[in-house]
Amino acid sequence: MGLTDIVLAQPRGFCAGVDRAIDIVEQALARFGKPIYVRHEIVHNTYVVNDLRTKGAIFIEELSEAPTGSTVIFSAHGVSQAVRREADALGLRVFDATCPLVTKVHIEVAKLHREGYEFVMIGHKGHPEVEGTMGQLSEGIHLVESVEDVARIQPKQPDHLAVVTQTTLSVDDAREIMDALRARFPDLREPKKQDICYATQNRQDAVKVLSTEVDVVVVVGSPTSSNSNRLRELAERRGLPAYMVDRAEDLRAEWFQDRSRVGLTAGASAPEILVQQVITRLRTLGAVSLRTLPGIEETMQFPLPKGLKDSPPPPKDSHA
Ligand code: 0CM
Ligand code: SF4
Repeated sequence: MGLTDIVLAQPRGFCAGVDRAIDIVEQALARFGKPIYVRHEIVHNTYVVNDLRTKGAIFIEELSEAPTGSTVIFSAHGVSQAVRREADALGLRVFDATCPLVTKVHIEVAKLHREGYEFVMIGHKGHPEVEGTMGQLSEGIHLVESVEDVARIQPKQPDHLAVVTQTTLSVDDAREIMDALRARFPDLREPKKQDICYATQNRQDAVKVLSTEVDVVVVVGSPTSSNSNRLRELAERRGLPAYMVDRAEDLRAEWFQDRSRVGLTAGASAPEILVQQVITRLRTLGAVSLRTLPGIEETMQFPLPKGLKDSPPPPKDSHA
């Protein structure tokens, strides 16, 4: 028995925050010309980053790598207050591609800090979004990555504690950690609506449905992408072999040897062109039918920042 069916998850791929972040780099290039400096990968995807690089973006990790007066874009994952101050001090022109749903968390941290709260953040250590959100304050945010961590933290004000999370967590893991936090800190202040974003929630829900229909799962996404990793992990936890690929060439024939139905999805930072290339390759491995599961239709859109919104359209030959 070999591969016959491809089943596509819906929704999958780009979210509104990723669309906007890429648009900001493209609009900045069209308006100010190259180079445009981008602090950190604009989104965690190799194809997207390489494509923007060929169009004139220069990706940096440290702002000091950008010459004074140059234009710098902050990535979708957000930055700390220290990074904002550094950009000011270096005289850089900044456009902020932080996803508005990450900014919402930053604003919540600032507001509750003024009300005297201490914080717990649920997230993955070292991830740029976690560094950005924790860096909204100089101190007073305790990171928890697991249920075990909940017992380890020692807040100074256990009865005046608020929780925020990374936007791209596993919904199921976050729920368990949240339950442990509630049990230890009964007065815990929680966000009105969870910080995990709509795109993360929808893509994970779609993989749960997908997992009941297939016998192997492929996720298109780059290794650095938290939300893409969570999709692969989810399918695996549902008992399926699950693989993440950065590009079609990463697919291996042996993954499908005794499998007839492959489920395919893509992280929020993975472009549809890669999904289509994966489909083409799966066809060469034997797949003959393709269908898309019903799922939520996403309509979320975020406006561009001031100063790019009214950008003139790029000249006709700029995308040649
Ligand atoms: O946060 P994550 O690693 O999933 O980022 P990404 O660039 O893969 O996806 C979009 C976002 C954000 C914030
Ligand atoms: Fe924004 Fe969610 Fe997309 Fe991240 S995954 S850019 S938080 S919409």
